[in-house]
Amino acid sequence: MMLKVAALLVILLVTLQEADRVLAMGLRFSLEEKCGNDPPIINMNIGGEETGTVQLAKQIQDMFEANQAVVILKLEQQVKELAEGQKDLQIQVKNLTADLCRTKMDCCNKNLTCPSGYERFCEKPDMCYKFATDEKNYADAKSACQAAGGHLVMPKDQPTNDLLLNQIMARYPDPLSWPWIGLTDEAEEGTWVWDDGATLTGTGWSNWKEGFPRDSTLYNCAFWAHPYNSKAWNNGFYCSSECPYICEVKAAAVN
Ligand SMILES: [Ca+2]
Repeated sequence: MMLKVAALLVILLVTLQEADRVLAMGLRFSLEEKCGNDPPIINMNIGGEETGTVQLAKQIQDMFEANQAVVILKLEQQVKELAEGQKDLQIQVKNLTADLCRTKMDCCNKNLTCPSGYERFCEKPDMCYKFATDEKNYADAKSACQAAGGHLVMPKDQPTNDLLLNQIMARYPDPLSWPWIGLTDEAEEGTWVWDDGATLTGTGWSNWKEGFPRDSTLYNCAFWAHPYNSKAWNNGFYCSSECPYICEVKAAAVN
């Protein structure tokens, strides 16, 4: 009888040990998490001395913290790269600004000068312009420009036209302030002549507003319709009308 009980106890003990080994193997596993090019490898072991639930929670917490650290590292790297990119852009802007300044200085430093009240622009450095705001009829405006040795302005090409238009916006803010230019057909109806005697057809370029010039002996003098209204030439006023005007004169060499 005693022998049978001892045998049963041995069998029970072996069975319990085997069951514990199988349970431990069944609960053990590993989890690998990949993140970008440098994946953290996270191993999870369940079984053995700790209970599965507690260790699982711990492993999940570890994984969460590991991922947080990776994300923070990546964000810090991106911030660093953006800061470096911004620095490069600032250097490029500085270099371009320096180049532009050098170009403008080369362009403008030609030892040229303008009469009092006239201005010179780098886009057309050999000419001086006066944006007169007092209002005169066409003949008097023409005389005022000639007094300084020049003419009413003659925008004979697109670049000159664009340069002056940019200035007109600032110099004549009143939308009804439309300056005379040096172009008229007073001498012969329909034959438009610049203030220096050259014909408009000879220039090969014009900037009349659509529908202009008006073919009439009543309208013989050209002015610049204000950019708020039009960016083009117009002849819809009598030459006796009083308007502001723009003069031009060649820049003179400094003695
Ligand atoms: Ca006319």
